[in-house]
Amino acid sequence: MERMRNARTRRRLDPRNWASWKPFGIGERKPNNYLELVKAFRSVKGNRRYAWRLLTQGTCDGCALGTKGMRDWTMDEVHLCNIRLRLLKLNTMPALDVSLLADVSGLERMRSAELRDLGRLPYPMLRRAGEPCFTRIGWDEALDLAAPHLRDGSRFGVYLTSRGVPNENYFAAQKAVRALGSNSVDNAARICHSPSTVALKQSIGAAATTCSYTDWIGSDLIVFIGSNPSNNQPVAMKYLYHAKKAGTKVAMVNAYREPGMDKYWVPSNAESALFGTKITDHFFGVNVGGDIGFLNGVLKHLIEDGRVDEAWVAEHTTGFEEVREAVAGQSWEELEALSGATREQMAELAGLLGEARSAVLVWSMGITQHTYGEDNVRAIVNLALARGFVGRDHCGLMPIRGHSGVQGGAEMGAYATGLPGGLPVTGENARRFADLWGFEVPTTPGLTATDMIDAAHAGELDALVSSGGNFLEVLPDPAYCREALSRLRLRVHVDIVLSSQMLVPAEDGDVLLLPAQTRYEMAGGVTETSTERRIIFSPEVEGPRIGEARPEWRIFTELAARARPELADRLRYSGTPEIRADIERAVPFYAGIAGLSEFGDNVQYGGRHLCPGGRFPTPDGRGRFAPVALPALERPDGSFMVATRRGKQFNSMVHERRDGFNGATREAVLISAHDADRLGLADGDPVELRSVAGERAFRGRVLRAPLMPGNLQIHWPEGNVLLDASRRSPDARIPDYNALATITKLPA
Ligand SMILES: Nc1nc2c(c(=O)[nH]1)N[C@H]1C(S)=C(S)[C@@H](COP(=O)(O)OP(=O)(O)OC[C@H]3O[C@@H](n4cnc5c(=O)[nH]c(N)nc54)[C@H](O)[C@@H]3O)O[C@H]1N2
Ligand SMILES: Nc1nc2c(c(=O)[nH]1)N[C@H]1C(S)=C(S)[C@@H](COP(=O)(O)OP(=O)(O)OC[C@H]3O[C@@H](n4cnc5c(=O)[nH]c(N)nc54)[C@H](O)[C@@H]3O)O[C@H]1N2
Ligand code: SF4
Ligand SMILES: [Mo]
Repeated sequence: MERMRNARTRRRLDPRNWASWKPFGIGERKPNNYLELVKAFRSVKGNRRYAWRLLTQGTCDGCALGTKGMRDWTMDEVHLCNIRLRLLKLNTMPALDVSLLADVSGLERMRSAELRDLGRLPYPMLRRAGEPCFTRIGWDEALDLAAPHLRDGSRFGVYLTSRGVPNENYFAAQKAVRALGSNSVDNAARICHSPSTVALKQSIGAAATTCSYTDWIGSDLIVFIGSNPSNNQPVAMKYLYHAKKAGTKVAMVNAYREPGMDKYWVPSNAESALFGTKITDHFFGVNVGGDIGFLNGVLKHLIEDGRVDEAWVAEHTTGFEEVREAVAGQSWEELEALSGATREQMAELAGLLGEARSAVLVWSMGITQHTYGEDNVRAIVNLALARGFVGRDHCGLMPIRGHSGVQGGAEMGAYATGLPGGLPVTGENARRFADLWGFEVPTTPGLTATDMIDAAHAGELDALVSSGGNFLEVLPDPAYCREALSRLRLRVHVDIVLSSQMLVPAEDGDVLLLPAQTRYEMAGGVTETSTERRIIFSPEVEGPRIGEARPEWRIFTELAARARPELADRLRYSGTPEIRADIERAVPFYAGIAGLSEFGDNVQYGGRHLCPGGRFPTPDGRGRFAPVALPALERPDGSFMVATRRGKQFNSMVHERRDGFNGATREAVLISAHDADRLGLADGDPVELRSVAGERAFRGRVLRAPLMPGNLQIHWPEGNVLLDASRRSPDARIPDYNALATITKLPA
């Protein structure tokens, strides 16, 4: 039905949605997507046939939109973007020459991109304390060296990235860590969507998107809050093209008028490639960190204008009265000061929501990465509940997940505060898994990713096992992270390539590098879970294999089996099918995963909608409103709120110096024309940003951009030097990826 409608709407040309009458948007600033494709495909050295097989037989290991080969479940068209092509190089490159690791001093001077380009890590390598080199060792020696450090559950931590990491690896790793008497296993979901997980679980009883991408197409309204799919989920722009053709209106709540969300040229669609597509119909500028002010203001209008769906609220929710009182007690002046928006703008969005019969509320990192990220999410949930936009077609609450592993990572239990299935770490839940697995499972939460770094810094941790990731580049304050890493007695980096954190010399400890296989190399195939809760099978793809690289599930279970030989038979698996069967037993809502074995196999847990018909998986079956207080407005005179943003990169892996959407180079400091004029700053002027306490500084160059006055944006990882590592949200423990800073012009 959906597909037929999509096909019908696709055929008609609709100039109302065109971005420009100039063919191909000639003269407009925008990325050249065709050149992008050529460049990305050229970067695949050798192995082009293998690259093609990865594209056609594998599930994309980029963002969490999810594919089968180059197809998906939302439209009958090719699904491919430049992010995936850029990642092909990582997946297809040959092994590095390990003699390069004989003297790390040369490598220390290299940028991360250069380190990656050296090639895939083929063998276990060891750097002993005080040595300048890594030496090749055998797997047995490597595992036996690491295992003794993992016997005391209170003295080690395990972190897994989520780029490319499949469910099977997460599940086996967390089980291994728990067998070792610890819950200190965490993954990148912590530093990405953990506030969404906390707030959604409390309010609607489920920690995932309630709807599917297909609900975008034909919805009356989609609201993007702190989210930029044009850069981060490019194929979602094709869904938006179809949505616009079906009459959907798009609203954006953002600190920056993202050019890619204003107008977008979908390269594989003739109409959009030629004339572009106007995406955003209504833009609402807010301060970085000002969303609660704005969203509460919208709710206040909905209430005052009688636009709340009172009948639905009465039948399906609790707590509305408290929320009504809370927003009644917040003055328009406070809401305006915090948000930076006017009450008329709040009324405009309230009007759109009030008139819409259906709406999807989408959010991403602009919402979660604050010390009050959980409250930001609650403010969004309140709006959806007030209008009954949950559990029916074209409606939903949608946190767009980050990389292809963020959703699965937490659901598999590779989470310090959550057991498999997202169950909180309690005595009762731990016992359930102890019975299932046949060993004691610790009953108190473990160290989160950021807490592991604190513990290492304080000398309270002996060992850290890090699968991918790069704390030096994904957490605030790299100097602090470097110190923390250097203090460990053992670091184990399980990775496919070299990264800068591996080269941090240990004060008095060993560093072990263990070569991992990519998801496409693993025998038996693997699964990932996409944003829309689809568990997708990705088969092993025939092609070259790298040296002695192993699947990560095997590395983690083998480490645990050697540290606790008496549990070995309960930890080792014969292959990924056995892990999937174990997942099915541990996580009831992953029912069906054990049967996935061929290309294209998938199961969407919960079906198209969670909370269908407004029945919530909470104890009383109702959705819960939560009053959201206004965070303190901390803006000392002359200071700016600086957010960190993504350019042409995949997380810490930077692909190009210049972002094609806005022309920003890596050192760009985005600033509003209003502030730039006021301070006499021209494009390209060198400037220094200094944290208000004065201890941290970042140097960059001015770039005028349609940003809310009083706010700045810089790229990460470069900008992480400005961030304060001690600022975290209370429950989710996500770092504050923003900073208060002053700006000064430097001599040219
Ligand atoms: N190409 C590419 N794709 C990616 C990634 C990548 O690095 N590169 N990373 C993947 C991952 S892990 C993730 S989590 C997603 C990230 O996807 P996004 O969250 O869309 O990525 P960001 O670039 O961080 O964009 C944050 C947006 O929030 C806005 N913003 C910043 N602060 C605020 C605020 O306080 N309020 C509001 N309302 N808006 C604000 C910014 O202007 C920006 O538009 O993308 C995934 N896909
Ligand atoms: N300032 C700032 N910091 C941020 C953010 C932000 O918006 N601002 N966003 C945060 C978000 S949303 C996220 S999700 C995190 C991302 O944090 P992570 O997921 O921890 O980091 P990545 O950059 O994806 O990790 C890349 C590293 O993983 C390794 N790697 C690559 N492919 C593989 C593989 O297939 N297997 C293995 N084992 N290793 C591999 C490479 O060494 C590479 O250096 O960063 C967070 N950090
Ligand atoms: S949009 Fe996301 S899932 Fe789709 S091809 Fe690009 S990176 Fe992969
Ligand atoms: Mo993320």
